Amino acid sequence: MPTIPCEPYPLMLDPRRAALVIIDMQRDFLEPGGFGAALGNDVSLLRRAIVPTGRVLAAARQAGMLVIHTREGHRPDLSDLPPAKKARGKLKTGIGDAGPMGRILVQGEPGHDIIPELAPIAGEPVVDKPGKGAFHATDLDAILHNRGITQLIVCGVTTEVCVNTTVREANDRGYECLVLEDCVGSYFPEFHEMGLRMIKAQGGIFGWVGSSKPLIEALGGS
Ligand code: TIU
Repeated sequence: MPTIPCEPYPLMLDPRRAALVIIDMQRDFLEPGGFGAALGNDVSLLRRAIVPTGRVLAAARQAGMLVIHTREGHRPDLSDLPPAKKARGKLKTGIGDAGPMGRILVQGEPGHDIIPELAPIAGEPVVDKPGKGAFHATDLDAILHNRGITQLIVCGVTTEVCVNTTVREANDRGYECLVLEDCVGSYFPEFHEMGLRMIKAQGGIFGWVGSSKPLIEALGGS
């Protein structure tokens, strides 16, 4: 079993029991005119994660590892959208409203799609999630359990929101999480840094933080 150098200490990775989970790399968060921009953010800040995540994705596929993609969004009738989430931010154009990439954060709309650079391929489960955490109101735990997965390699956006929420949910369910610092991104550099520090502090209270290169090498990629 490869040992991955990371913090707070090296992680013994079992690729047969590990899954790559790519959180919400959707046009709505990474491209202008989507939900991220509607919240007032500079969406270009998230793009740093695309190339390294693509390399990890290629290595995971090559190694035969389970790859799971998640997407934050809601049913077209918005029946799974909590009124409190809809109201949050008092946005002029918010969830469910029309934007340049279709209705914001609504399933089936162009903005809800995963960016083309990281598009899922056949056999890779795509988990649609109405909340920030990927376990809340989804079948992610069942998918992982049924495949015997105990370790998660986590990439995606944003570091302190959906990545952190998902890692906390996973940790409480007994999964070991390794977050790759160059494969996650935030609209706020200081939240990115603190989001990662919160995970690995106190002996790895929520999990491990590493980078893509040693993981790719351990998987036999380049
Ligand atoms: N996927 C995710 O992180 N959803 C968010 O709403 N993130 C923000 O940082 N707003």
